[in-house]
Amino acid sequence: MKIKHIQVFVCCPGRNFVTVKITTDSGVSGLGDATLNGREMAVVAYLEEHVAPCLVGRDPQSIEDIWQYLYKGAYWRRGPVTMAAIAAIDMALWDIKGKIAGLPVYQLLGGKSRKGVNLYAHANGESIEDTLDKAAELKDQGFKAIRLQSAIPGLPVTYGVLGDKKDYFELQGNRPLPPEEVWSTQKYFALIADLFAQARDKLGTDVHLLHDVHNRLTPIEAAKLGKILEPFDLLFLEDPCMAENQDSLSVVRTHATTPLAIGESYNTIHDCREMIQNRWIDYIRTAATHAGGITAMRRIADFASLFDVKTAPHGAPDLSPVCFAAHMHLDIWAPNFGIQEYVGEGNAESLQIFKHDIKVKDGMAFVGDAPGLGIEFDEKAAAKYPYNRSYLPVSRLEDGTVWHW
Ligand code: EZ4
Ligand code: CO
Repeated sequence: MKIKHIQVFVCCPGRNFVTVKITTDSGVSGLGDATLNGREMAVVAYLEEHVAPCLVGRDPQSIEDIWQYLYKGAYWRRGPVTMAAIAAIDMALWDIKGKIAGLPVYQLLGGKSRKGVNLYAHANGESIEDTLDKAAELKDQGFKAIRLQSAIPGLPVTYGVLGDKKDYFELQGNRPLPPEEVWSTQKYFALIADLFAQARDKLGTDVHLLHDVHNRLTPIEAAKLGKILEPFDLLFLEDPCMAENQDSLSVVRTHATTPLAIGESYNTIHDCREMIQNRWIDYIRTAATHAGGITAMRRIADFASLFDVKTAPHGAPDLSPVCFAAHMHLDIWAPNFGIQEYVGEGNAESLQIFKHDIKVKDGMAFVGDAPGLGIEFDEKAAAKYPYNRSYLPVSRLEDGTVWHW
């Protein structure tokens, strides 16, 4: 069997998604997600110009060899563009292998370790009250873990809160230049303990609570936050500080027992190796699309398991349903799986393009038994929603200094 051709599709059903389709000479095809939010076309060029020509004619069943060929063979290793391209090829090859074997990908990984995949949902509100009303609704729907984000009084827009009141999936549909947001650590600290104190009063103790700081704090501020939130027993605190220096997390660790989660923007196992082996984190949040595909995620999960670190893959709306499908197979298999981020099944346009057999009930996802990844891509439907240049926001402090978004 040989790889016959590789196609790259970009569509925008609210969010831009880059989808790779590998077709073999036997007619079997596979899908991969190569979406890098705000830098989509760089990955498209990398795939079309530099990757696809090298793979045509190769055996699609040699997943490991192709991964190593693209990673070691390029000389230029790592980085988000390279790793998103490798990831998409890798996912598509796992999809093909499953279809050839007549088995879902989780069976190829070693089979199910659990009945279903625990999810955490998002409650984002314009005030503490609004956030907690939304959280109560999610709890009623059966979610057992909920991320709380609330608008910060005195700031025009807050991370995670939909200031323009649009549907989450359409939030970045049309941002031809990066929007700018204002951040104040002081105003954030004036709100955050109240959010979680009131959450425990209203929601009780039989629900897991989570929170995403989105890299806004310095290590010692993050340590202070971890300590303040200890009484409210979070499942985890996500991205408490930007950890380009991995030992930033050791500062947080020294002062707080609030569990820590990080990794959604990491590209390789090397980006998180020190924080895992030093037990500075509790959950590793790498995504199949951004960390090199299923092959790389399996390696990270196994490495993390040696140090009691669980997996909690990123599940933002800018990862395509193809990535979500890949995560389902990894989550149901990984012996050290923790929890999966979940923002809903997508808008109507996206559901026209991506068809899958994942079912969500009572805060848990159930992966189907279709061979491969169990996801289909409708090229005609995708063509109705062409690429739309769009960016993630940029953050500034109140004095105008560029800050971490
Ligand atoms: O940073 O969607 O957990 N989710 C998040 C999101 C992501 C953006 C970019 O992928 O933190 O806001
Ligand atoms: Co996050």
